[in-house]
Amino acid sequence: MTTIYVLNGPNLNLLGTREPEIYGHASLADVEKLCRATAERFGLTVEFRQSNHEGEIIDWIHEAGRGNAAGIVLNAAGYTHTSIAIHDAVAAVRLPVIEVHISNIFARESFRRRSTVASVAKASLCGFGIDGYALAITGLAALAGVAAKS
Ligand code: CA2
Repeated sequence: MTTIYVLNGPNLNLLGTREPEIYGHASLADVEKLCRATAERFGLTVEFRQSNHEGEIIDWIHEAGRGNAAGIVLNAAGYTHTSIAIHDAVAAVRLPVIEVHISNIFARESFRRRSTVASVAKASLCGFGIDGYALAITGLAALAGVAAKS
């Protein structure tokens, strides 16, 4: 079965505990369920991970690149706005990387308008809430030429 990686950056383990007006009420466990249900429709399996450590996220991007993964959905969270190292890892991996943000990063503080990931991502989605993850997986399936199961 083809695998996709869904990688989540710092503080996303706290999703659903604060700032519901920005991030909604869903927890990261809810996001994982949504990702698994969406991937299942396309016969894809999911490696779903979260880390508060930049290097661990970079290791996982490399891991995805070494295997037979169809692509990566990446919410690098706060690292999106600062990390040249994550930019370099995404640029180096020979897989489509779909950048996802729950909130609309362009409608918030000015420091969130800059993404080091966007220029090396295949596509970027933001502002759809956690549905952005399902949209990203649907997009990866289309890129991989995988149709939804009937
Ligand atoms: O909108 C997104 O998905 C973000 O990637 C989330 C990051 C933020 O730094 C980015 O600018 C946009 C923050 C994740 C932390 O999320 C929390 C949610 C609720 C409670 C605590 C943290």
